[in-house]
Amino acid sequence: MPRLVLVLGDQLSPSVAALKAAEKGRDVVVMAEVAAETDYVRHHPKKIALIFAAMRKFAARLKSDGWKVAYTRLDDDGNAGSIPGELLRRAEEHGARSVLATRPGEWRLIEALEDCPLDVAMHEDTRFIASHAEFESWAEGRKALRMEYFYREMRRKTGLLMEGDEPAGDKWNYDHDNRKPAEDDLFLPKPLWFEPDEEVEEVLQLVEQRFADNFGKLRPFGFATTAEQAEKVLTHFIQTALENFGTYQDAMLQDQRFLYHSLISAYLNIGVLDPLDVCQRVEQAWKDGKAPINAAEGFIRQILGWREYVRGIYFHEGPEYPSRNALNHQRALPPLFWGAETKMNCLAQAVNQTEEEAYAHHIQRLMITGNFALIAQINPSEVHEWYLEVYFDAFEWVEAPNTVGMSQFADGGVIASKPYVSSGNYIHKMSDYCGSCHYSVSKKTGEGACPFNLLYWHFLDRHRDRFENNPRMAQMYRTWDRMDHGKRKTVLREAEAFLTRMSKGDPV
Ligand code: FAD
Ligand code: DLZ
Ligand code: SF4
Repeated sequence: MPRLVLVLGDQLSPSVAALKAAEKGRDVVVMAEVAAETDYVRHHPKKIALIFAAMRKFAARLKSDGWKVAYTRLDDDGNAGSIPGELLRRAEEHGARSVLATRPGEWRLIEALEDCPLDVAMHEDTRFIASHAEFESWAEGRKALRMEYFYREMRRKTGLLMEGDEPAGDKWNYDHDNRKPAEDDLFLPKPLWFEPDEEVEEVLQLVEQRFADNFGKLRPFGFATTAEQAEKVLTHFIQTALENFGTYQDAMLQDQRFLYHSLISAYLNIGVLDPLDVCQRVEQAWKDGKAPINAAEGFIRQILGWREYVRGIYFHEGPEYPSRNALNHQRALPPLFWGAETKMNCLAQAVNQTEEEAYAHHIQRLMITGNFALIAQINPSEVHEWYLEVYFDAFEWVEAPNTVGMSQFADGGVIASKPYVSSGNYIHKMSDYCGSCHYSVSKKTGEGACPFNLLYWHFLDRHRDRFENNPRMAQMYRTWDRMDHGKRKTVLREAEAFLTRMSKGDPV
């Protein structure tokens, strides 16, 4: 009797656990484009197109490798509309009763598979460097689960950038060298672009018809949709951008959306690139003298450290993690996040870029949109849903810890030891956004004062009880306390007025 082998849209690796456990001649691979997955949030059209195109090409590859594949397109007659529904339909068609699955990256889908009346064997997803068991044993008994210590364990485990038991160059972390703002006359590499072939074009037309109302521009579409193309993106990054990745990692430039970033997150997350392989390629570039240590270490830390760590946290903390709201923020997400007019140039740039590219780099996500949502005290569930919808790489296991934890401090400090908040100063230092803004970054109060300057203090003041004894925030409170009493009152009053205008829907 054949078994069904479930391959989800973010499990597109030939070595994925369910395929490894299956027998080619006997079992039937099930892949399905279904409404339950396209509609649980209103994904950016580019993200849906990327996933469908990559799924179709991966199915074709499996077939040419000799697998039997039952592939359902979104507009096929009889599409059951959900993953369990499709499994039941295929089970009847092929006379199967059991399913080999790889554990999904989202509690919602894990629960749906657990409730499926077929006999579903869920195999651990082995495409990560740390297994769940390893993360749990690292986490056990620790008071604080800080990324930096987990990352060192991963360096030791893999031997990446290690010289014996010591870190290469004698330092674990080169972040200190990685905070330079970018000047716009730097040589900036262009990301690789793939003209849609016939198959991709067919997907684009389907997405155009079905998801026309979702936020985001579908065209032009130039993402990689196969492992071979993703590999080219990685090689291109290593050859043209890695060298400067560390130095300008936190920089933002209005007319340069990608700077020295790799744009490989979505390819890692859907499985067409392998994280350990990527880290080894980058380590090799450093060994070959093609990239300095601050770049190689900075880059490897993002994947070996942050990416593995946030996955560990997502599963460690459990299914209710995405709905946490430790700071009790209740304000609705304002329309400017959906492209409505705003006079804040930094936000306008970040949102516009997100709409067009389904991409923004880490500091734009953390210190522009995330920072604003936090200091404007927006409900973190709404912020979470926004990030899950709008980015090409957004899957809950990686998005929720970054948004709910790192960016919104809604987990009460599981991930971050202090909230990532800043006034306009930081944005001014790291970007060229302020020069063409309606507001003045140097104005703290009064007509035209930068809203980040007002909301930053307003946030700190509101959460004084929680944060004033945090040693990493003591300096901020001292600065606030030294401010003239009358000025503090003005800041708080103007911040309130700004938030009221924003909530009323006035363009701010
Ligand atoms: P690069 O800057 O070139 O970094 C290299 C790789 O490191 C990335 O491709 C990614 O795989 C990994 N990486 C870097 N930072 C992180 C991180 N904090 N967590 C996990 N992996 C990381 N990343 C996602 O993959 N999916 C998400 O849904 C997502 N949501 C985010 C939401 C918020 C609020 C924030 C602050 C960050 C989020 N990130 C997310 C992390 C990070 O912003 C993206 O991974 C990165 O911007 C992707 O672009 P890149 O490939 O050019 O990355
Ligand atoms: C994100 C996504 C979308 C938009 N569509 C599909 C789909 O039609 N079929 C599928 O198998 N997977 C899809 N995915 C990816 C899943 O939502 C993803 O596997 C879960 O969120 C777990 O990470
Ligand atoms: Fe953003 Fe303030 Fe700078 Fe305007 S002045 S771009 S609102 S930080």
